[in-house]
Amino acid sequence: ARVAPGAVHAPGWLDGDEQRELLAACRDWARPPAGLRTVRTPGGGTMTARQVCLGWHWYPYAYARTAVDGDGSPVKPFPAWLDELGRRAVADALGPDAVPATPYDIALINFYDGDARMGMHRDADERADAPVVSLSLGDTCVFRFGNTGTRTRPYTDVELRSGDLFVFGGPSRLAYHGVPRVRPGTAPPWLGLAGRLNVTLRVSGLQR
Ligand code: MD5
Ligand code: FE
Repeated sequence: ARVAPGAVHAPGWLDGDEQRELLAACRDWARPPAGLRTVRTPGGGTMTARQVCLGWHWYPYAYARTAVDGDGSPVKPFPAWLDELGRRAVADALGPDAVPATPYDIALINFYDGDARMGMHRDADERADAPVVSLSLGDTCVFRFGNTGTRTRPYTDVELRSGDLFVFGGPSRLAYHGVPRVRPGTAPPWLGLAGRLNVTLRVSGLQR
């Protein structure tokens, strides 16, 4: 379903086996070195969703090659199969013409427990305009899609469930968005995940 120009929600895009495989990979990536960490913002705040990065390490508000705000280890590699997954997602959601010419090279994986949230923000630390691919696993959340020019209302609230794909391209690439709540205990029982996990795939536009 088209939520805004360039913003497409595809419920249940990942089947059960694909969800289990992606979850197993995320559990592996969460392990040290350069594993799951709590992100601290320059203002002294703490993000409630914990994060692990592949390809490039995001910290507020730039990218590095090492976990500069974690254990300092080199960032984990971004596997080729995630680029292939990202390109297939964009082609399905926006059509073949929207698939970026350069490979996906960043994954940011956010782990939300029942109390975790993400405030309204824009993702503007990448140097490329390629669509962002978002994949959700586990508990359902309320995803809040806002506007490009202002952090405030009007919003469109969308429930994101396990297996859902959301692609943010074109004019929606720089829109404000957030996760105002997670619905504990709503994950599919066969997945074996308490909480929510979100994988975003991005093109950095950065030179290694
Ligand atoms: C999440 N993650 O559910 C979301 C999904 C983040 C983040 O927000 O920064 O890690 S990605 C949502 C997204 C990305 C780029 C553009 C827009 C939304 N958008 O225009 O709404 O953990
Ligand atoms: Fe974001």
